[in-house]
Amino acid sequence: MNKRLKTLSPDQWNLFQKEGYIIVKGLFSEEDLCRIDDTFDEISNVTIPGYFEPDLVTASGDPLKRYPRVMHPHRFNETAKSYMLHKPVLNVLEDLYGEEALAAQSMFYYKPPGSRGQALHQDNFYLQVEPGNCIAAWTAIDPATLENGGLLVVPQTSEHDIVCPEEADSKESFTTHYVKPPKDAAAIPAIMDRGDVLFFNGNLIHGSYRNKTKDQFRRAFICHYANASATHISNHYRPLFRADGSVIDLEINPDGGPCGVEFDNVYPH
Ligand SMILES: O=C(O)CCC(=O)C(=O)O
Repeated sequence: MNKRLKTLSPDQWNLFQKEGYIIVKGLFSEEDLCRIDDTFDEISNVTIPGYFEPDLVTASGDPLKRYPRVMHPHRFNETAKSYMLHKPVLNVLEDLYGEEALAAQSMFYYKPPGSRGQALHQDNFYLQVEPGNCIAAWTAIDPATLENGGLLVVPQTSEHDIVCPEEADSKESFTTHYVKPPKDAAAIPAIMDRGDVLFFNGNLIHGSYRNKTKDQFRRAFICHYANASATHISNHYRPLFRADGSVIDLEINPDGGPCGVEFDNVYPH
């Protein structure tokens, strides 16, 4: 048992060890969330080559063409960078790691009504953090429900080996990889309120179903971190950032890739 907890209660810490994930309520205030709303509303109407390339012209078809995920917004937007380094999130990560966290990636998913989900997968297949592991902080910008395609987790898979993915169903998933849950395990929805953060490590099997609603976006701000003692990470996630915003570089782990590859691979990095 970790004796030097800063933020989490011993029960929360134990739950993370047992189930492989934890939801921490209300880590983002309404003021923070409004700043995030404004930032990504603005980004949604422009093209940022390599990071966000929406089809702003064609009105019909796949809703993800109009609202693809934003990759690495911290690399071109200071508000995104500041929230990737949000102190309440870093404090939880420090409790979970037992050491400081380094920020490796940010993303923003609009997940508009009707859009496909992301098939079950394991993040450290892509990030390749070593020694140690990545941890995701998945922040609900809208309430996350089963209907709007909130995140699914397969409890107690955080110790499961990283496995070679199968091909996902392109009708239901916008990314190509699928990791089958182990026998007797099933994906369950992580039901969250706006401002709650779900933490899980890079081995936990997780993903999401389609947004079945007709009128609700399911927005999420998603960041991935590495433990400060890690020495290697996949090239796609470099450079990393310390809590004070300074840059730190790790050695390249050659086997990683972007976190889930789109069927129409519009993001080559
Ligand atoms: O938010 C989602 O729908 C999926 C996100 C995810 O699985 C990830 O960021 O690894």
